[in-house]
Amino acid sequence: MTYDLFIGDRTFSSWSLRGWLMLRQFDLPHRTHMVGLYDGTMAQDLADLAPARLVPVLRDPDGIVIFDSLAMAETLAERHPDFGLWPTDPAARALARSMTAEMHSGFTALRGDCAMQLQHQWQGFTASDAVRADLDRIQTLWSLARTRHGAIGPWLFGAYSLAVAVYAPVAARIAGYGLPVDTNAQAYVDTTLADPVFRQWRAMGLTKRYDPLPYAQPLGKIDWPGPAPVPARAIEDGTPENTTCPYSGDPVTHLMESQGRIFGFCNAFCRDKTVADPDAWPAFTAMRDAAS
Ligand SMILES: N[C@@H](CCC(=O)N[C@@H](CS)C(=O)NCC(=O)O)C(=O)O
Repeated sequence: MTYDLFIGDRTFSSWSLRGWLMLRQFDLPHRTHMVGLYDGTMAQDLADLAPARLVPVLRDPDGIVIFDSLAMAETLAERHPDFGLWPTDPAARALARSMTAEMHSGFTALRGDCAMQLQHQWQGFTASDAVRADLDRIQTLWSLARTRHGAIGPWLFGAYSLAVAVYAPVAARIAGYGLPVDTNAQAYVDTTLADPVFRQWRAMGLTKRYDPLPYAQPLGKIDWPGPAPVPARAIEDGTPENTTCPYSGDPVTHLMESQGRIFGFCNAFCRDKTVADPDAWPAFTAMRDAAS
């Protein structure tokens, strides 16, 4: 039982992030396939998935294609009723569904003016009145979810839910543009940025470089405001502490240096995603910390 998920560039595709979180956060088995959002191959990459024309796209184990994130959410919830994709409490579930639907159809100013990007924080971005109005509404909704239903955990409805996945790119936009929000909303943004699963997505996105940068702003940049990664870099030569890749168990071919130690991986992508944020990867940290 494995789903196929088709996504766009991780650094920029907010809907792809939502789709991936819906699977990854609930441990639903899936293979991820990249679609060339900026490479001119999108139509060709989606040709077998007609009538899909945007990402994400989900293909279920029977070959059924679901080509919209809200449809994905409801389909996954229906197929996996015991996995807690929606909150179990009816009032919480109704609010979670309403908030999810409002995100899907609304917040056009925020989405239009602040395209998601996970590389850095733009400095000196001025939010328009329309963006501020979207932020006010988002803070009202987040606060309702947290105060009414958030007691059992850090997420909007306590435990992770589909609504949390859907609002993760909103937290990323607040972070990426340094948007003005109150302390509760900022704390929620920080929770999102510190989530290891979100960090893994971001680290995988950072393996790809862009020139020109999509959605560039005429502004300065400062470091991404999430947890600072421990320093690491790709290297060509050296003797790694491990002979097999911590992810696949295959022989080491690509090297990384971090804090004076050398580690190996079985391909460039796995090396580079680890370089981007070593502590985001439990299979790597378990190996690193066991050996230290
Ligand atoms: N309503 C769709 C929106 C999907 C969407 O807009 N995806 C963007 C990437 S984040 C896309 O495919 N853009 C390509 C294009 O517009 O050509 C959903 O919820 O899945």
